[in-house]
This record gives sequence, C-alpha cells and structure tokens, in this order.
Amino acid sequence: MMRDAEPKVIRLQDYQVPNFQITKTELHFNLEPTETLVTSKLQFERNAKSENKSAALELHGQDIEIQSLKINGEELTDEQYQVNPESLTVFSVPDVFEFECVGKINPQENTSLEGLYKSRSMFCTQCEAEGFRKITYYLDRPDVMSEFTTTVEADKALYPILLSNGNPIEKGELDNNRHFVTWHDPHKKPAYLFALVAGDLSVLDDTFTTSSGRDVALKIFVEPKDLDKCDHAMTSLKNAMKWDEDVYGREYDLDIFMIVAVDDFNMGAMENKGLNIFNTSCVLAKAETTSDTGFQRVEAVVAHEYFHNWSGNRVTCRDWFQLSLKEGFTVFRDSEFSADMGSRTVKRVEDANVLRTLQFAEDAGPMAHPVQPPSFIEISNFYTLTIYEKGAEVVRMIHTLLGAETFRKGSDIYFAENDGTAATIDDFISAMSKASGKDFTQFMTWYRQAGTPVLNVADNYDAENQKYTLTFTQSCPDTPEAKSEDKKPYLIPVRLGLLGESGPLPLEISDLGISGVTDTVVEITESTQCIEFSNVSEKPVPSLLRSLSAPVKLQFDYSRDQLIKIMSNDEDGFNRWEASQQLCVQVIQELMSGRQSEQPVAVDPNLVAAFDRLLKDDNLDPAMVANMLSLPSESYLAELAEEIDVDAIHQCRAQLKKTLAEELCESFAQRWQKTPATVDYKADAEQIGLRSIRNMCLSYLVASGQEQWFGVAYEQFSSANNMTDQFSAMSALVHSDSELAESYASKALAEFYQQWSEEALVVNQWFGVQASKAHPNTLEQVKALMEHPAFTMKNPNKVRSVIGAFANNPVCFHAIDGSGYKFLADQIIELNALNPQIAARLLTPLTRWKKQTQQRQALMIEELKRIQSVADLSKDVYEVVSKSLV
Ligand code: 0A1
Ligand code: ZN
Repeated sequence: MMRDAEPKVIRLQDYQVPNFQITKTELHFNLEPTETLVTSKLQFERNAKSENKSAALELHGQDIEIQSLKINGEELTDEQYQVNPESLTVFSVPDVFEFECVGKINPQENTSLEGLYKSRSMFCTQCEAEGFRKITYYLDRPDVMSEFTTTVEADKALYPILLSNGNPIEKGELDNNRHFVTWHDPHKKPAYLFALVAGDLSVLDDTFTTSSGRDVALKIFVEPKDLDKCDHAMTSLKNAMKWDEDVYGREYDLDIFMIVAVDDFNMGAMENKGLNIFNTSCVLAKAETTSDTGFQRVEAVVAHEYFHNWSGNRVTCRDWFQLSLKEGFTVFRDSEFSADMGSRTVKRVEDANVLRTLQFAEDAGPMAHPVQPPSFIEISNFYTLTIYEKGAEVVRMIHTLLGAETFRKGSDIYFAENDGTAATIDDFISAMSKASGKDFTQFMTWYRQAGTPVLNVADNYDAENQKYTLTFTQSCPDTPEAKSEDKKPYLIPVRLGLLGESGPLPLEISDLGISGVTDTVVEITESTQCIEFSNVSEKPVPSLLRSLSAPVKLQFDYSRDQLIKIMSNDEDGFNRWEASQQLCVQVIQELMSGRQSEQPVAVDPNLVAAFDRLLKDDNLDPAMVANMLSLPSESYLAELAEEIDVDAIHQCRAQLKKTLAEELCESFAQRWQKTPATVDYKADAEQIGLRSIRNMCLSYLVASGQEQWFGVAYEQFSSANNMTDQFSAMSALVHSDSELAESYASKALAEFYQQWSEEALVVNQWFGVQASKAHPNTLEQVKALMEHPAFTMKNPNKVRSVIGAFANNPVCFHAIDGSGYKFLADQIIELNALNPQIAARLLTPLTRWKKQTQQRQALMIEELKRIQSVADLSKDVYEVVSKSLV
C-alpha cells in the first residue's frame, strides 16, 4: 500500500521569521527508561519582526504523551488547544507569557536515535536537526535561540553522572535513591544544540588554558572499559583549541568542555554546546585496537565538533537551507587543521579521493542538490557529501581567491557581525566581500547550482612567437533541478604551472599582469576562455588544477609521457599523485576495451617502469609513494565510466595489480624489507607514512599470488603490535583471489575474532572486511554474519559494517541475479521501521541505477518500487526512493 498523503516539501523561498521567540527555557527531566517525564517552562514573546501580530502558538512535537499544559500558571482546557501528530496549537495567547508542559516520553523504545534515547545502559540525546521535538513541545527551528537551564534527575546508582549544556550550578540528593544536577548554559542557542547524558561513566580529565589565561576543564566521559582509549581524543582536542586560537583567533567560551562517547549513534558526532556527543568510533583510539585511519578520524572529528563552537554554535544557521554555512566552513577548518597536524599533501589527496569518488557520484545521482538546496522533504537526508565536502571546497576556493590573510579578515568580520545570531550563507559571503572588496555575484553559482562542472582544456604552442595558449571550456551536466543548457558558468580558480624539459618554466601572462612566478591562480569565468603565456621557450606540459583548486572534472588530453613527466617532476605533490592516478586509469581503461573486444592487451610497460622508479625513490615522502602506488578504486573507476560494467572494472583493476605485483615483485620486496616496522606506536605523519608504504608493498606481494608472501602476511598478522599492521595483513589475505590464500585468511579471521571479541569497534572492522570481499559466496557470508551474536540491527555501526559494506561491494551487490538488490531492499524495509535515517542512507547504492547496464537497471528499479510500496514509509525513505524513481 502506498502512503496516503505525500509528505510536504519545505522550500527556502517560503522562509518566514518565527512568530514568537523563547527568551528562557527551563527543563526538568525525571529519567526512567520507559517513562521519562519532561517538564518545560518556556518564556515566550511575540517576535517584533513577525508580521502576524495575532498568530496562534504553534509548537513542534512528536510522540509525546501530554500530562498537563499551562499558560501563565493556568491549566489549558481542551477547547484552547489542538494536538496533531507533529504539532500542538494553542489558539489564543498573549504577547508575553509563560508556557508550561509536562509530557511523557519513552527513551527505551526510541530506536530512531533522535531525541532522547537509551544507548546500552546510558541515556543520551541527538537533537540535530529536528530531534528536540521528540523531547518536548517547542519552536524547534534554528532561528529560535534561547537561554537553557536544565535539571536532570535520575537513580543515583544507575546514573551517577548527569550532564547537560553549560556549567553545573546545583546538585543534590533526593528521596528513593535519586539525585539531580542542574546545568545552566549562558549562551543563547537553538534547540538542536541541546544535549543531555546520564549514565555510569568514567572520565578522563585535563585542562586547557586559553590565550587570555582562562582555565577550561576538559572531560571525556566513556564506559569504564574504554577509559584506556581516550588519550588521543584529549590530545586532539587540546591541539584543536590551540589551533583555533592561532589560526582564527577563536577562544573557547565556557569553563568546561565535555565529550561523551556512545555506542549507538546515527552519525559521527554532534557539536552540542559544551557537551559534544560522539559515536565511539570517532573518539576511542589506542594502538592495539585502532588503525591509523581510525586515529586520523578521531583527530579530525574531535576538531570538527570543537570548531563548531564558533562556526555553528556562536554563529548558527537561520534555517536548514543554510546547513553548509556551518558544515562546509567547519569541514574546511578541520581539514586545514589535519593538514597542519600531519602531511598537507597527503590530506589533500585523501580529501580529493572522497570528493571525486563519493561527492561527484552524488552530484551525478538522483539526490543531486546545490550546496544551498532550494527544498527538501526530510532535512536528515541533506547531511550529504555535497553540503559537507563540496561545501568545504567552495570555502576553500574563497580562501584560494582571497589569500590566507584576507580570508582571515573576512572570517573575523563574519564572526563579529553575526555573533549570537542565526545567519545565512549570504552573511558569510558578505563578510568575505567586505574584507576583500571582491564581487561574489558570479561565485554564488557554486551555492545555487547542482552538478559537477566539467572543465575541458586544450593547448596550443606557437614556437615561432614563443606563445603558449590554454583554452578553457566549462559546462555543467543536467541535474534534477536544471538542464545543462540553462546553467550559468562558474568562477573557477585554476592553480597551474608549466613544466619544461629541465624544470618549471617562469609564467608570464601579460593580460593578468603575472610574471616571474612558476605557480599561479587564474580565474576562469567564461564558458570559453583563453589564457596566453608569453616567452615560452619550449613546448611545455601544463600542470593544471594543482591541489584540486576547484571541485571540477578536468579534461586534458594528456599523453602517457606527459603524465609520467608530471608524476616525477611537478612542484605540486598533489598533481604528481593525480598524474599517477590518471596513468593507471588510462591503463585500466585500455585493459577494459581489450576485454570488451576480446582482444586482450598487455599492461603498458611504461606504467610498470614508472612504478618501479617510485618504489626506488627514497626522496619522496613514503606516504606519498604509497598513495601513488595505490590504484584508483573501483568506485572511482565507476564514477568515470558512462556505463558501469562492475565485473570488467573489478577484473581489469585486479589484473593490473597482479601484473604490477608479478613484474615488480623484487622491488616491492626490497622496499618492504628496507622499511622498518614501527616499534613504539605513534600516530604521527612519519610513522603513518612508514606503515602505509610497508603495508602497500605487502598487499602487492600477497596479490602476486606467491605462497611465501601469504606466510609473511600471516606472520605480520600474528606478531603485530598495532591494529594497522595486524589488520592490513589480514585484509590482504582476505582479499586475495588465490585459493592457496584461503586457509591463511580463514585462520587469521578466526584468530582475530577470538582476540578481539570484547572490542565492539574491532569486531565491526572484522565484519566489514568479510562483507567487502569480492567473492560469489559473500552474500551468504553476510547473511551468516547477521546471525552472529555480535550483530544487531539496532546499532548503526554494526549495520554499516555488515549491510553498508556489502552494499558498497560493487561486484557482489551488483550480482547479475539481483540477489544483492533484493537483500538490500529487505534490510531497508526492516530499518525503515527501526531507524529511518539509517534506512535512507543505506539505500543510496540502490538509487544509482542510471549508469548500470539495462539488465541491472530493471532489477534495481523493481526493488526500489517494492520499497516504495511499503505501508508506513518514513519521510526519509520516501524522499530518497521517490526522487530516485523520477
Ligand atoms: N552536526 C554534526 C552532524 C550530525 C548531523 C545530524 C545528526 O543527526 C541527524 C547527527 C550529527 C556534525 O557535523 O558533526
Ligand atoms: Zn559538522
């Protein structure tokens, strides 16, 4: 059965200021797992800016059992109000009044993980974007900002720790072994930044002295068993606090900053004022249980949430169409922080990989939307790679165009002008424009138009006049909201240089007044535009879009020789990596055409030779060598294809890996041997680089199929003193397609589980590696894993590591009998009832049917329709399914 009423579309153009403001919010929680009583006392005032001076009071609220409602102390009678499934209307109210509500909610049964819910033995909250309305009736919109005072009352033995935002102002004992703590947050905030935690938690304590000399208490709360995994998060937090003072002049503004780790969480973490709540996967780390990527993720997420204290909390968003105002800017901030803490080029490569495989695919799919979306049905569906990563790229372009100093001036103006308010993307741009005098009119296209622009470049060398010309042509493909021909040209900053025979050539662009440099940024603003370089003494190789200076698809017809030249000589480390990737893409595509025409081709020996030189290069940062040796992922190759042949991509990529492994076996072995295993684990750039090159070599050596290397990998697996080395070795064995490797792999998998069965996050990794194996038996294996005692559909991390990993395992998910699609659809239908946010997110791979072969398209559409026909489809799933079937 289809749902009877179509959910409402919310539009930016319909924005209206709120009719009321809430000056003070006083909350009292009486915590009980199935019957929590929430009493709220709200001081309302009509909003002077609202045009409707006699508007009724309309509050958001969901799944709340009303016990009592009062205005100015008088109980409301039934005729005075009306309750709907998602709102409460009080028909007639004065201009200034106190509203009191007592409501009953059931945290135990709240499996959506929005609002107040239980995670294992603890109570916690998630209010962004619209979860607060599941706690109490409220104006749950970010432009209603209020001062909160919160009293949490609970059983003292079960919940000795009671937390909320701000500073603790009172605590005490109560009858029946209960106790309470009252918290006051002096900073006005929207309800989405509210948080509450209650549990039996251990704490890691530290302090930070701010630049103006104030001491801030830092606390990380975790379950007692995890107390030994908090040090890295604490160090990251202190580094982030210092960095935000140094780079942005932003000081922390409360006496206490708290982080709590919870096991059941829909996203990575949440920036609630003074009380950040984290998915355990983004806060816990120790050498034995956490890989290098895990350590880096903790550092990045801790910093991200901390940075939100200014970009998000002090200055928040007027409405959810401004989401990228806080998210894009904060991702840009955290990625610069990570670059400063580790290796800048490596960080840029990692970010570019995410952007180009995942965000570009989103921009080409049915849910494509601008960085500022014009409409949505369910805002939870818009916490996307476009809002976060593309939004960060847009801020990065502003930084590139303005330069660090002017950008900082702009950010100071932005914070000063908007402090304590709910702002818009236009406010941010206006501050940047004031700081620089730059006109951002054309630049706004980045916020308003969806789709990844294509930047085609052609060159011409006029030897006689020593002139070199680059012709740039830009276009943007069709997306759901607009046709290609109706799209406006972007302002694209292109960082570039020219390579000559013996090094970088000096750049002279007289039209732009550029001379004497070897690296510059040109602004492409027209659909077609030429840049002319003078005094160019030889035909150069252009190094374009250095550091990925704009989130576009660059097309330039590079020869392999030119790519090899950039790969070994460019000043820009990012473009050296990029050239290695393009070279591999060309070779894999050549193998694929050979496969299609049934005329097998051999791997280009030039690539083999280039990889050999890389392996022998001792001057290059080992982490970069590892990145350059890392073949483009199957999903990136799929993103580049017009029609996706998952099997051809998988096989040709594997063939290239095997060929490189066989032909360069000796070089891989030498590099592996001469790179020492790290002894005292540190998650710093140097050690991470060493482990990555060593494990990259090992993965090739295992891919060579020679049994001796299976033994070596198994030995590394058993003797490793850190998770990076242990897991890389096991993963290489699991992903080997050699039958001989199977016994090593299954032994490792069994021992791994034995060793780590008590560590939930490690077990998730164990789930994930098995669900991502390209093997005909994987679906059966995944079904078996779902019966494993450690698996539960109620925990998002488990769901992601088994079902999510499978849905992103291209060959198995796209099995030609449709079994992968059917399996995923079944899980979505189950999750739709349990946790709509996770259901909608997990659905993504099924919605990307347009580029699949016809046979697969039909099977995918059939499953999407089956999901669409489910009764009680959540708004979340409804929006994604219906948009993907247009
Ligand atoms: N604002 C958080 C992410 C977040 C968003 C939504 C959530 O629930 C729907 C939870 C967390 C961040 O950017 O880190
Ligand atoms: Zn964020």
